[in-house]
Amino acid sequence: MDNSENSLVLVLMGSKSDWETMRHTSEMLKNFGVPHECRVASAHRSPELTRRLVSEAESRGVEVIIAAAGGAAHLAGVAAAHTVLPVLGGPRDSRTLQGLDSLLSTVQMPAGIPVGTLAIGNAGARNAALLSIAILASSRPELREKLRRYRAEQAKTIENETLP
Ligand code: RP5
Repeated sequence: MDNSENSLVLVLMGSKSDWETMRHTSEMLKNFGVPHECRVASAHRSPELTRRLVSEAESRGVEVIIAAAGGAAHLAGVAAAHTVLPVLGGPRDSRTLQGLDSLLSTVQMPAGIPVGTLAIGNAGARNAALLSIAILASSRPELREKLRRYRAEQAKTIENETLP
C-alpha cells in the first residue's frame, strides 16, 4: 500500500538494504489496512530529502513516522528533530555489531526530542507497525477492534501449539 496522498504512516529507511527487514513493517500495516508509504531516505547520504519528507509529512496527513536504520543510525533522531509527529525508531541488525550500534544510536536521544525505540531487527520492524496502529487506534475504534482480534488470534495460536 503505497499511496502518498492518503498515507497515515510514513516508513523511512536509511538504505534499500533495510527493506528485507522493513518489509515486515509494511506487511503488518497492509494486513491492518493502514495506508502507508515506504521510502529510502538517509540521515547522512540524503539529508535534504530526509528533512523534506519529514517536514512535509504532517501537512500531508501522516500521523506516525517510522524510521529504521543500521550502524550509526541517526535517521529516527533526525526525523524527530523535524516534526512533532510521533517517531518510532527501528534499529537494524547491522552486519558488524549485530544491531547494538543501531540500537544505541537510536535509543540514546537527548531530552526534549523523543524517539520511541523498538527492538533490533524483524521483531522491532513488526512492533513498529503494531505500535503505530495502537497510536492511530486511539481515534479509530475499528482499528482498536482489529488489534484486539490480532491479539486474540495470537493467543489462540500459542494455546494450540503442539511439540513433536
Ligand atoms: C544505514 O547504513 C542504513 O540504514 C543501513 O542499515 C546501513 C548500511 O547501508 P548500506 O551500506 O547497506 O547501504 O544508513
